[in-house]
Amino acid sequence: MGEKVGFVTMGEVKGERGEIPKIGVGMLGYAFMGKAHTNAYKKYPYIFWPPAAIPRLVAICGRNEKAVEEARIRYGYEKAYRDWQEMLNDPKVQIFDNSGPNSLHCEPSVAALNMGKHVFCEKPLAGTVEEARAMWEAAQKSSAKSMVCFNYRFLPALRLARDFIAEGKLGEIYHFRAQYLQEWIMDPNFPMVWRLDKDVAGSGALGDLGSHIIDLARFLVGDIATVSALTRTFIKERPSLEDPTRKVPVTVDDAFVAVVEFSCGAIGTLEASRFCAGRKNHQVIEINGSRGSIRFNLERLNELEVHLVGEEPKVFQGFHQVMVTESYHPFYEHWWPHGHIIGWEHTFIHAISHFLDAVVNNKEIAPYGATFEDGYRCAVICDTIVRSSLSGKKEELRY
Ligand code: SOE
Repeated sequence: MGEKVGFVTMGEVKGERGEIPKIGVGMLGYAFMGKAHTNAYKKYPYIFWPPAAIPRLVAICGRNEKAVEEARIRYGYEKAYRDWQEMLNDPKVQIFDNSGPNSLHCEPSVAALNMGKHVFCEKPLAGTVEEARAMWEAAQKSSAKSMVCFNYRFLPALRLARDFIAEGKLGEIYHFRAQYLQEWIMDPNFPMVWRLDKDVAGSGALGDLGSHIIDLARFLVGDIATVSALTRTFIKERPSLEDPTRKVPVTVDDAFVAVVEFSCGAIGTLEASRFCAGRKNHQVIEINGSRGSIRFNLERLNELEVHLVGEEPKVFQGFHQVMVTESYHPFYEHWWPHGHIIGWEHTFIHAISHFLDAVVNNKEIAPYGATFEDGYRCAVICDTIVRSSLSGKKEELRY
């Protein structure tokens, strides 16, 4: 585990144990996900009290010296690095949090795992299947823990849905249908950011949004056996970031649709797009089984709509809305009295609590957390969707 980075003495506080260990975090990246993960490391210990460990913000790393120094001060990291290998060599770094762009997921994470450092890596696992496989192989060889931040697995409503399904409350699953719709790049003058560059992102809406609903399909229903899919790029060139007067080609998909067959016999539809005017972060999932259905909407994330067959038909027609905010609902005991709802940021706190508990108490990441194998299987499904879109045929999954 590297150099001990200190303890909080619990002497003055009644607790089952004398001390709570601190654990050193080295963060790669300081933009959207670096901010969301740092927010979670800082809130985790006092929300999940007593925590498995208290994260110590040892270091943050980024290429731009001015930007990473500002992030160090803003977020409260002790040191700033511009070279990720140098940061990994810091003995105080025990957890490597990879919140960098997709093209930077593989090499640093494999290096960290080979050094025995635990890795928490943003989704998608990598920009290519080959890199995702290399990360999975490194995880298998390493004694350290590794987890992919598919944070929507840690929504109370979707954890409840998974438990419902696992307990057979929906019966045999017939359908899984998911959409993940946004609108943020419909303007042709929106520049070529990294999420639109295949060399950095690997794919567009497919890997960015599609990976979430593909992972949730596997988490809630099970593995996918075949896909028949289409991808589209609606705007083919955009202003370059460096020189807005120059147009550069868009090399990723703007949207995809897929029809899938699950290994368990269920069938499904998956759709992700960044060209849906009016849709902000619109992820909706509906699952239909022999004994009932559930429906979830990320923009109303504290609620789960449920219909159970055979309930009092005079009263329970259609779906009824469950507020997933009772103390007995997943994660909610750590938060507020019922009805006082939580938000998107809290999924990262739940995910990090799961990861740190696994690291400190040597617990399994699966089934609730996404392993690097889950990340690799998701990458293969994304790759098969592209293959089907090119072949025009139904393609079987080959892991
Ligand atoms: C942008 O599409 C994005 O930030 C994704 O990258 C995240 O994974 C998703 O949670 C919200 O939208």
